[in-house]
Amino acid sequence: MSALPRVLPRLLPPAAVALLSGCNTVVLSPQGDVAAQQGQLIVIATALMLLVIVPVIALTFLFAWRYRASNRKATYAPDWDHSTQLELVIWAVPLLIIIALGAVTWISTHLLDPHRPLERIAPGRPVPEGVQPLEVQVVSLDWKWLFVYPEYGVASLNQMAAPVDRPIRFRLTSSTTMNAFYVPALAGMVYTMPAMETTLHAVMNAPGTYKGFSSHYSGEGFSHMRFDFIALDDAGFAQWIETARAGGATLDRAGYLALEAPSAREPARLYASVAPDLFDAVVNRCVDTDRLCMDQMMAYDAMGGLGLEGIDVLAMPRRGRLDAGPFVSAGVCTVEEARALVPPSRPVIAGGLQAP
Ligand SMILES: [Cu+2]
Repeated sequence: MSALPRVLPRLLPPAAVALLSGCNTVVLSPQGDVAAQQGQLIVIATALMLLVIVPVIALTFLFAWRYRASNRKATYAPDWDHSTQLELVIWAVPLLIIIALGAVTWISTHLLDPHRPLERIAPGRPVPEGVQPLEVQVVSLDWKWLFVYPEYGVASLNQMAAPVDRPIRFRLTSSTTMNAFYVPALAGMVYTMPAMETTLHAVMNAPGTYKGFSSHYSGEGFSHMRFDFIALDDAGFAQWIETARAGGATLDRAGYLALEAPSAREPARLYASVAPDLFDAVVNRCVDTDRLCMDQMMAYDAMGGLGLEGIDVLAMPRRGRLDAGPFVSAGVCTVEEARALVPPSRPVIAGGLQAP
């Protein structure tokens, strides 16, 4: 007899430790209220489905054992083919489960819609009167995460902080390829896409440092696209903002364009100031002021283009130079504004596209 069957039981405990230590149950016991509700949904849905799966598997083994060929005491009924009671059970139980699953899914899909502002910060704790969500603008770059805090005028790379129990409103986009923003302890993952903006509302209920990462493959440096989500009390968060301000680093448009170049394993860093409207420029793909912003392009398109006169509006004498200001001769965000431009004889002013 081989030694393997005897050794196997002794190998099992260390194997279990090795396998289970990788099992972090953060998804089922997270510190953020939104993730907690999503975790409960997973448990409820799984339990509802197990109501069918467990009896079916148990009965399969029971039937195989009880009606084996050698068991002469079991009823032998080869011509049996119908039972109304059985049919009722077989149809009614799954139907009830699907109705329950459908109701639970419908309600929670709307309650946990990432676009929906939070109504509570924890079970039985509604958002306090007058508390505004903290806005955090997230940009996924190749291969790092940029966080902008418009309320404080600071930004951070590969690290974000947030006060405990204050709702956070994320606005997310991507510089190039698609990524998925995921802090398992906070909320479910949300995609970031270039030229598009997605939203996520969430709240963290306990201080600590949590893992955040991209859960969607995005290229070579993807596996190092990680950041710390630091949840702090109000004083700690104010301190974090002060630390960022004291650092003195600035993130202007040129700095952002340099940051956009692919790189991996970037150390976390803080910025004391950020170019105004940087996030909107990223979404509209015009951080480089030599490029036409997408919202402006759409405004032109909406009125069927500017015709021959429009060529002057779109003239680009300064390609490649950031300090030369926008090449679009005015802020054009609406059809009326675009119409007013023809003939384009107005002075050059930077509207939605502020020159650095
Ligand atoms: Cu996908």
